[in-house]
Order: sequence, then C-alpha cells, then structure tokens
Amino acid sequence: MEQTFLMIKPDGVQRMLAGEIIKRLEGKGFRPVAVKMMQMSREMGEKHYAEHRGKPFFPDLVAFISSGPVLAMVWEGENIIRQCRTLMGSTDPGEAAPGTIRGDLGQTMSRNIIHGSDSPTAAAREIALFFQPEEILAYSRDIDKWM
Ligand code: D4T
Repeated sequence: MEQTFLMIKPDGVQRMLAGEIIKRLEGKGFRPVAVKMMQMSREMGEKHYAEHRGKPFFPDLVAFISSGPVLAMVWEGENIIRQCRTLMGSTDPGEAAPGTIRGDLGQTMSRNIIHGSDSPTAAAREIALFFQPEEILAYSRDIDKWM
C-alpha cells in the first residue's frame, strides 16, 4: 500500500485545523499509520526543504516551519500521494480550488497549512527524516474491505 508523508504546518496547528484536516483524510478512507506532534529545529527545516535552498523564500520558509509545533504524519492508501496532492490543492491557497484543504482553509503561499509529499521518492525521504521504522504501524481496519 502506498504511503505518504503529511504535515500540518505551524499555522494549521495554531489555527486549530488539525481535526478538520484529519477528518477529511479519514473520510476519504485513508489510514493513519504514524502521527507525532513535534517542533522542528532549524536544521531539520533546512533538510526537509533542501530542494529550495538558495531560493529567495528559503530563509523565511525555514523560520516559519520551525516557529511552532507541527503534526507530522504518515498515511497510507491506494495512490495516496497523488490523491493527497489533489485534496490539498495548489501550493498558493489563492489559486487552490474550493473544496480543497488549501482552497477552503488556506490564506497565503507562505501560510498554506499543510505539506504533502509530491512523489514516491520524496515520500520515502521525508518519512525517513521524521520517523523511525518502528514508529510506523502496520494494521488493517474492519471497514477496509469496503474501501
Ligand atoms: P509543501 O512542500 O510545503 O507541501 O508545498 P508544495 O510542495 O505544494 O510547494 P513547494 O515545494 O513548491 O513549496 C514549498 C513551500 O514553500 C512555500 N513557498 C513556495 C513560498 O513561501 N514562496 C514561494 O514562492 C514558493 C514557490 C510554500 C510551500
């Protein structure tokens, strides 16, 4: 089963949107297999966003992501990486379609509530950055046969 790394960013936690976002993911039928509240260090923020190093928004991005608690999560489901990108909506909440997490709840590009892996390679890298293998559960639910 495909896994993805999702993170409710500091703005999502402070705005108390974690429950709303988890409700949408559960409602879609996806399964949480690891969940942890944590505060990222600046170094971890730089690692997570390494692909953006050198871009003008990089310092603010790292400062923001390490500015308060985040909810780091691994979820699994069929085709979950692409489906979660669709559920999240465009990076810029101003462009994100209504009905998406960012379209309904987001404000600006630099405060866009949620992160989700954009490829299997990124998912593997990000899951390994945030979780030890033994922190990721393998289980099924009775309802899974209806999914
Ligand atoms: P993340 O990685 O946070 O899920 O966002 P996306 O995958 O949707 O988008 P991204 O990697 O291109 O951008 C990472 C992060 O940087 C912020 N950002 C981005 C910003 O503040 N200014 C910008 O010009 C861009 C392109 C928003 C998300």
